[in-house]
Amino acid sequence: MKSGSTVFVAGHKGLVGSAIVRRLSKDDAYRVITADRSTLDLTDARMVDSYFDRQRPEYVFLAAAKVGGILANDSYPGDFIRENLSIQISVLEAARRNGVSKLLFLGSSCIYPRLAPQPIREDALLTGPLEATNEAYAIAKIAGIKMCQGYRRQYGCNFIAAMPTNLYGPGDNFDLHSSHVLPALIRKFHEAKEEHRPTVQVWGSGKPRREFLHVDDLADACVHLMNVWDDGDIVNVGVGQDITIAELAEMVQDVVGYPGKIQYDATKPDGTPRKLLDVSRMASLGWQARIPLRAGIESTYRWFLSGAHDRTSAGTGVGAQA
Ligand code: GFB
Repeated sequence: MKSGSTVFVAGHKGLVGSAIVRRLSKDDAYRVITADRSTLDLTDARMVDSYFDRQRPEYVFLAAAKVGGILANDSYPGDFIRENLSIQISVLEAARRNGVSKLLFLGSSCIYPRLAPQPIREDALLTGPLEATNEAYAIAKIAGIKMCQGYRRQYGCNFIAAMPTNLYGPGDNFDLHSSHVLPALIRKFHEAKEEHRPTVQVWGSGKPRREFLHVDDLADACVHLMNVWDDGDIVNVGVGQDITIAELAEMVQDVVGYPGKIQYDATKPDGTPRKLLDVSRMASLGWQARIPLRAGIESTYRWFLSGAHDRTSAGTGVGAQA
């Protein structure tokens, strides 16, 4: 990205967008622009086009999305597919029409087949059936990838796409109905400790394996890709290691200092058994994750304790990508 250029971060109030803004602000080299939901509805193609026409961004990070954990995805598939497709069509088309130099689209590791060989390589895309609990979200994200690739081939747009693994960090959504597992566990163990409750419920069997990437690492990876990657092939962004949900629960319990017991709630879904990303493409581009999981959980817990989560709008709304 050229120094002094105008960079639009779509979804700047969400987990990913806010981390990208933090990362870009460190360099002090860019004119970073953002727009609140009250002034710019990203699902409204005309509004978005006129915003691009007025602001003339040269680089765009598309971090706006409707996101949520396993239960939210499973309960509201219609909202997840509609809102994500609408945002993607509005922003990608506005970027094309207004001659944006480069755009980075954020996908998700759930785009890969449910039973893809592990660790999952980028070429596993569209080789098998998807995980049912997040199929609608995954289809929307796959459509976004195909739109970036199609616009590159047909119109010569320099649109690239990164596929992050499960994310966490400051700016996360801690609402127990719509959040992902890591913030949910922080909240559950914290509240159980405060209220001296004897047990904490962890959904599913505890056996699924997940990989967790701190969002500040992801933001750094996105800026790196903006600077070095000019290809239509998607790029995985992860840490290269995963753990079981049971191991995660014990780690969070330890960080929070909760003395009680864990109970597994078999009425809740496990989701995909494993989704560990193959990160060799990213490594070959000279990037790797730096924040160890335990240190990341500790700092996220401190952020939660500061009460900042009550003041952010991260969640299942448009504008928060995780
Ligand atoms: O993070 P999570 O909601 O999403 O759940 P996915 C991961 C695992 O943690 C599942 C278990 O096996 C859950 O059953 N889990 C245990 C919990 N306790 C809890 C809890 O209190 N809350 C939650 N939320 N989970 C999502 C997709 O899948 O991952 C999205 O639905 C997206 O589309 C996202 O791709 C990254 O990893 O299963």
